[in-house]
Amino acid sequence: MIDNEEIKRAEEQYSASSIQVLEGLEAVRKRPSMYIGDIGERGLHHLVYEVVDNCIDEAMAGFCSDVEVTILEDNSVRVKDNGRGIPTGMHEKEGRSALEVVLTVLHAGGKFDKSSYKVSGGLHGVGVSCVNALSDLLIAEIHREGKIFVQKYSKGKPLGDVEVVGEASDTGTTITFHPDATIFQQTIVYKYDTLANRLRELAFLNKGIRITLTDLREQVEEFVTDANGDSKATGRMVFRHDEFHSDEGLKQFIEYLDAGASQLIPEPICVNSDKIIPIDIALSYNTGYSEKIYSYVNNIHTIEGGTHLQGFKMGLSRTLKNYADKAGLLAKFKGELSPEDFREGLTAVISVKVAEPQFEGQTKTKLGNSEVTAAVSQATGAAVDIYLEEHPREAKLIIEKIVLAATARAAARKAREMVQRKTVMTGAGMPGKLADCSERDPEKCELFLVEGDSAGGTAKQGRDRRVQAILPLRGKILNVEKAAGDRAFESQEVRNIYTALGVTVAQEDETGEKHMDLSKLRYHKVIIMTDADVDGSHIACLILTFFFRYMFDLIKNGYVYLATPPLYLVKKGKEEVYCWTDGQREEATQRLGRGSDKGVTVQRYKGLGEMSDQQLWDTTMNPDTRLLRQITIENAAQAERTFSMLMGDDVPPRRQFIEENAHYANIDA
Ligand code: 0RA
Repeated sequence: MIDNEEIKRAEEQYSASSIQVLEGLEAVRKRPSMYIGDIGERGLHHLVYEVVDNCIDEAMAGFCSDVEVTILEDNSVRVKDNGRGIPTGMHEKEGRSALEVVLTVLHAGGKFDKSSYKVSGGLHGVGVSCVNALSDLLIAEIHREGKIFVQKYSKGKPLGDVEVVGEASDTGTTITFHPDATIFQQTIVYKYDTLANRLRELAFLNKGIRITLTDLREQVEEFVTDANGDSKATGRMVFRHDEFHSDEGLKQFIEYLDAGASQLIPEPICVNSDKIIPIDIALSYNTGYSEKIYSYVNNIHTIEGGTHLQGFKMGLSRTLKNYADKAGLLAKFKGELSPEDFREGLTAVISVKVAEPQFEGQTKTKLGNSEVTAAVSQATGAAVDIYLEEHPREAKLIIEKIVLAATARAAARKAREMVQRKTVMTGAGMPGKLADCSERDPEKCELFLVEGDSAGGTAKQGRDRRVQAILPLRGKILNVEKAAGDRAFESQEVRNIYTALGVTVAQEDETGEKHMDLSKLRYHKVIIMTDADVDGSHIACLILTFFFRYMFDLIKNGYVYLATPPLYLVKKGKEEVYCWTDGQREEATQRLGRGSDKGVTVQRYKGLGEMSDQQLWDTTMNPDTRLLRQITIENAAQAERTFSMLMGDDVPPRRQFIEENAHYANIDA
């Protein structure tokens, strides 16, 4: 309830705002990370999402069907929609155009009346004004009331008044902005795939909207496939372009996520409710064993879950259990069902809209609103119950799978206890492949997870034995998708990892959150060291996915790192320079060659195994000179999503990925 006092206060604040406005946008420029999260690549892309979110709001209000995003040649981005157009008339309280208010007042967002139920809005929900503040040029073009209006800004300040530049027969808003390189010092280069993945996700989350992405920068040469299946260049240059559109929303999102996995039930189960809050859920079971749940609040991916996820898990387990009991499907089952058993092979997307979301957790992407739990639990329960009643055959398949999961889990637990008992009795236990360090204080100890036995050998030679331990790994075995329930952890390679670490995988508490006991963790730096090539990144991605799914707390506590081996060695006589980028390589070649590249050799490192132990130490392992990249929750989530969503390719991505993994299998076999 809003009382009169509150309205009055708000009005007073509004009229004083001509001064506050400037302060507002200057504050954004002074501390941009406070408003958009960071000023690296993430923040840069966030600018686009912030503008697009406004178009989505307009679409959700029923006034917009198309959004076109274009990356221009100078890394400007143009976002065009066919909504009503931002109003350009005088804003009475402000004494200037409404357009100017939207573009210069923090949180003005778009809608002025409080009653409008604005639930979209980016992670930081700061609005277009923030984008304006952080752009060295922003052009707003509005088609409205038969006219074309234009206004330009730089760093949040208008360069002139709103001008009428022509006549319009349509309506809509086009915002074109160029990110300010003095703010985004690291990079202003947009990544097509990053934008594509987010826009695809938005199209699934907001069914009916058509979103296009076009890249006018790099021109890619067109390839065609001939009758023999060979790819041939046509000599034609093409722009990258994608169109994202989903008529069925989350149902199709699930089909996209699970493309290639064989399904246990023919169609995803859908949950739709508007009773307490808008709830939109789709779920399906495949014949695999891993659990994939993506949750969203107001279109924001909630990496750390929260009350909506909790409600979903509760509602799902409760309903399945009740049904199984009632249908007598558990009559022969003597064991116990644990919460995870209900989610083996489950793929689900949960999307809720919350008017005043409270975000918690390290990444501020964990929903805290307690009232959401019951709402989602009830909605899920009701819809799943109806589904089970109407689909007895599918219901039976699902319950059988759950029972199988429980049985496998119990067997695995027994086997693990046996191993543990043996380990305690014999005192042995550390994996044979582990070259441990001598130090025992975990804070000082580092564990290198190294791709391949050969690189592992080099690392063992090159390391500081006192504090650095080495565990060689084979990439393929980490494919935990392939094994049932806890049996995933019975693979030798995976067991080596957690035995060396001294911990077990996370256990679920009563709210469905997973926690680990880290008190026995033997190393406070877990460093993934793979080749600096595509295969190496894939293996790093696999390991990160494993940690993300089963040892999340390691990442959350900042214990996981990536090593960064160099790409080149530039040499002339006795002078040697390691290089990590092409820029460094060129610079080093020029410097050593004193202006010419005569007598300079450039060695491209193909893998860790090509380096000597001394070189590996110098470049990648020596704490005084190496570059470690600490893995954040967002990084790991991204790796997991890359793995699961197999993003951004026209080629059937799942198959490509499987082929790549089969490739590892062949190397190792
Ligand atoms: C304020 C009021 C109205 C629409 C918008 C803003 C609006 C903002 C953006 C940002 C990007 N695209 C947008 N489209 C619309 C309502 C206008 C009316 O009542 O006619």
